[in-house]
Amino acid sequence: MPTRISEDDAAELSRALKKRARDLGFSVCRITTAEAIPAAAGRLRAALDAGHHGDMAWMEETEERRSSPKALWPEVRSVVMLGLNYGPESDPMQTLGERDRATISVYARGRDYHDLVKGRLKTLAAPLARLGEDVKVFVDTAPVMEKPLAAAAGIGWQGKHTILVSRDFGNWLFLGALYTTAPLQADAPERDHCGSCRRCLDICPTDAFPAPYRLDARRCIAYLTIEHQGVIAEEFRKPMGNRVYGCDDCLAVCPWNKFAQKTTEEKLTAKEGLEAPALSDLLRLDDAAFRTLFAGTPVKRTGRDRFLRNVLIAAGNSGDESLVPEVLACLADPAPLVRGMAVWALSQLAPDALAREAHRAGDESDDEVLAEWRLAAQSKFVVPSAINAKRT
Ligand code: B12
Ligand code: SF4
Ligand code: SF4
Repeated sequence: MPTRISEDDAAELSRALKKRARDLGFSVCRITTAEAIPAAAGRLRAALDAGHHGDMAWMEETEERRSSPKALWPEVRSVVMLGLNYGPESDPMQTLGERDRATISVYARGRDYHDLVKGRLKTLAAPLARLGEDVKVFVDTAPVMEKPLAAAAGIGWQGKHTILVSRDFGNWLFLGALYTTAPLQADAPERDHCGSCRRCLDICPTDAFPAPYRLDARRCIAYLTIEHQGVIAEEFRKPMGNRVYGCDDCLAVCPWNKFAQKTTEEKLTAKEGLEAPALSDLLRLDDAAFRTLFAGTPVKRTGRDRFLRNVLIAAGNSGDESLVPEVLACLADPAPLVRGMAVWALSQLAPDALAREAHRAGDESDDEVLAEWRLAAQSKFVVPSAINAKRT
């Protein structure tokens, strides 16, 4: 049986929870109610109707449970929202100009935050459970709308790029949520401080914002490089530049970062070699080397083949002919995704070298790789006989 919690007790318990959250290393902890985001369901539906979620089918499958805390768990009364500062050491856009190197987004350079935040949330929840209250903790992967809940709790506001911005930490907070049956004291929401600014909208390399506060994930480099399983459409390849995992541009240009602070979490700082790894090294990664290099980081989630797909696009954009031998080797890769992007990369970097390999198209059985050979043949050079031989 849960202990009866009076209003005074609720205030005391809320204060104690916040103190415990700070002691555990969370940067911010604020509380809202389970009914706090009435607008979210309609906005989520509108995004799904527009198809903005692309092939993230899980968003649609979990729509009902995602749309409000009570739809996920009818008994929940209070929502405790947590933020963990992952403020970068240096400007995350600095490495975009280093074309022989890769840019990995800030959140993915260190230890996977899911593990870190989830562990701390469980520790934070323990005293509530001891009082007999039920508790559930979430970070990222559950059907929970973390940004609107964090805004309702007053951690910040959803900027025009849709990410939660904080007056104290800028754009660099990971979010986590604790749902509980305990009645806690709710904090006031934060208001929107974007004003007439639109820097995040204007910087986007792939024009992913159909309107302020709306993101078409299908055009976002974070989606294309992390979530999307297949071939990346040609229109996005050049704008991707050297971004091989995620993108920080819309976050990095936000003027509210002037109040941001470097993270004090050792585990969230860049793992050695991940700040700006050389493309030549990444192109040589086999499965085992990929797992070793990215062990414990979010990057491991894409798997080696999708990561290599992204790296080959960066190589194609590099203008660095010294990468040609590594890219040529990828033409014989067992993964069609890798072979296809190797064709594209060579068509950008060294069309003559690709022309000399055109016989490979004759042996190719994968339709998507063949499509890349045809695209290359159309756009530049390549002796097209082997490719034509495959035309039906
Ligand atoms: C799906 C997802 C993605 C998708 C889609 C992103 C998106 N904006 O929806 C992709 C793969 C593209 C993505 C990218 C990134 N993500 Co992400 N992602 C999520 C996830 C799992 C769900 C988000 C969601 O519910 N989207 C559905 C849409 C419909 O909801 P929404 O974004 O809140 O959209 C709102 C607006 O459209 C709004 N709206 C419409 N009109 C109006 C008008 C006004 C006035 C207002 C206020 C709002 C509004 O209504 C919607 C509901 O609130 C969350 C974790 C979680 N469970 O919440 C992490 C999360 C949002 N991601 C996160 C991060 C860090 C990123 C990246 C920065 C990673 C990177 N560096 O590459 C990028 C940023 C790209 C961007 N500009 O959003 C963090 C953000 C932390 C923060 N401070 O907000 C989260 C919260 C994960 C976490 N636990 O920390 N992500
Ligand atoms: S993360 Fe990059 S690609 Fe995605 S919306 Fe922001 S600027 Fe555009
Ligand atoms: S860049 Fe400007 S519009 Fe975008 S979130 Fe920051 S303040 Fe808002």
